[in-house]
Amino acid sequence: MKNILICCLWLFPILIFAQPADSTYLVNNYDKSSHFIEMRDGVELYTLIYSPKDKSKRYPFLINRTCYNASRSDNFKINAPSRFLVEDGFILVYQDVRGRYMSGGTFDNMRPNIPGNKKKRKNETDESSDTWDTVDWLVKNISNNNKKAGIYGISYPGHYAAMATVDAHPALKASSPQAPIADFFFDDFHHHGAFLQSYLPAFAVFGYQKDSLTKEPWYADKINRVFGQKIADGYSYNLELGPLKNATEKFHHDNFFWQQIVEHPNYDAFWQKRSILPHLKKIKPAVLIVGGWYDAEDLYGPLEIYKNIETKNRRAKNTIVMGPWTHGGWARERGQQTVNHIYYGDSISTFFQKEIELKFFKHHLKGAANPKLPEAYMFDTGTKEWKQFTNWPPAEIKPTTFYFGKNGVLSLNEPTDKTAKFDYTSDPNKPVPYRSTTEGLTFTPRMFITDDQRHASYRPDVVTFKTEVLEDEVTIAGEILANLVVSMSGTDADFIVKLIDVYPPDHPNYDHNPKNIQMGSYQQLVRHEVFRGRFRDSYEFPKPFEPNVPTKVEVPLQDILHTFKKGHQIMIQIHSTWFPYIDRNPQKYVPNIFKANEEDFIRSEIRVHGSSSVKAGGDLSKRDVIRP
Ligand code: PG9
Repeated sequence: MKNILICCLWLFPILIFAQPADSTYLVNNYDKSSHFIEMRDGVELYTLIYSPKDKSKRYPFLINRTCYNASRSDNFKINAPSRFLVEDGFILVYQDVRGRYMSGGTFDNMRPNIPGNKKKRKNETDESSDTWDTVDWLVKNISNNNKKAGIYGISYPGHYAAMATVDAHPALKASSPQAPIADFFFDDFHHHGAFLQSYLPAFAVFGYQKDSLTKEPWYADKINRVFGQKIADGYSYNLELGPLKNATEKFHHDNFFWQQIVEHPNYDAFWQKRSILPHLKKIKPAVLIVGGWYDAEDLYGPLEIYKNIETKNRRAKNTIVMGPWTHGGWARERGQQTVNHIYYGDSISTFFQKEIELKFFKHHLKGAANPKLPEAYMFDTGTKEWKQFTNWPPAEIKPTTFYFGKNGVLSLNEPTDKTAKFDYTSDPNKPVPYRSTTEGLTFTPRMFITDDQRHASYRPDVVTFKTEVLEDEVTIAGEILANLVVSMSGTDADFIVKLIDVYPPDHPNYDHNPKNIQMGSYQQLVRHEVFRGRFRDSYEFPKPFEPNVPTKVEVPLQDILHTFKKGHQIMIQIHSTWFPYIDRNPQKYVPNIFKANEEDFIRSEIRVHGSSSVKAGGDLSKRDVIRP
């Protein structure tokens, strides 16, 4: 029981609690049935179906495909759609994807999509063909359906909802991929090639095949290898763990996903064929992409899936909604919307569920009035209000360029003298903490995302630039690109770039502030990114740095919509360790950091050159090149 309890508590971060419909409403209005739906290759997928009792009408399907146990959707406490959707009446479908829980077959993380029309293929399957076969069976076998289907999901289920739009069944009219994973080399486990060491405990969920049909997590004991310890200080624990090869020996020696990650440290064919982005062509269903500006797990996914559908399908019905939420936050309503203690407004999730999501599905699946959603429905995390855009990133917005001046001045004016140098000693044995406070082991790191950055500002291995106090507000809408020029005494390095909103010294505290955090002079993290320098010219073919040779490193940070208010200051921080959020770069080039030895980790004298700059806002991506 203890194991299961730990596992269930531990799984909480994955399983997004929707605003549950009233349980008596469900019992009084829905009938439940379970089915094994046969795929084209004979594998059967376990599918739970809840059909409205009122048989006087025909209903569309609303499907959720999950690797997190369809059976836990019982009574809708987990992975449920919003109560507005439940009460409006849909045939609700929950399915274990191939190889998970009660479904047959073998699990594959981010199963590669097999391009091309799948209706003719008998034994080549992927998530797209499994969804095609599922929709086809539902339409033909479940009574009272109106021959239309929609699909939604958050996180991994969001990935499956996006994959459903590829070579979609003609009855699939709408998909809402929410915090969808696009590519594990840029979402979740890695950011631009750097590994998220803070995900170490998560591997157990995805790295063991089950040997029978089950409604219980077969990997529970493996979770406890890491989580079974009472670790209050994840920083010290991970530092004492030493090189990642110790994690292999200590926790994951029998984990197939960990072994794949270790054997594929570069963006090789293993990762490339698991990205959904190249397949987002000829998309026919309407798409509603949803994400959270403070989603520490999948921010690349919603933004890149939206952008790729836009650029590959000029006439797509494709909308993006980005709100002040952490991972899956739009599925939870707590009245006051806060991230940590930063307050954004009231009932923001309810607004989304009722005015955006419900109206999207009712229009496309039930023929209800067109809600005329904007192309991009984006929440400004500075003014704390919704804004609508006709395109995203807003190409019409000229980017703001920030330059690094002497004495740490962040300037909007290009310096004539670009010979300034900003030096720091990066020591992998004394890495920059990613939290302002002590944090235990996490399933995934979350609360750092709006953390105070003063603990980093004070460190000599963090280079900090700050504008004068703003006399007018500055709104940044769109992408951010740090064009760094760096040199180092070592032969490899990571670069963490942070954009920070510095509050005035007399800023009042927020009302909903149980930890009584003082907001005067608070340095709130707005956006961050890490780039493993070896991948500066190619994600597939990394290369070392020449010691002490000035070298360009471009660090793309994910999009923002944030107004820096009058009286605030804009800050940029640059450093080379961020632990244990990110694994430590030895700073001496080794072919595979997952196999590095203790003696490979060296201090490095790193220099950021004054010719560096940061562009922020607008559309900065090189759309014409194949995205990573
Ligand atoms: N994208 C989330 C995740 C995947 C893998 C490991 C940890 C988190 C999620 O599906 O919840």
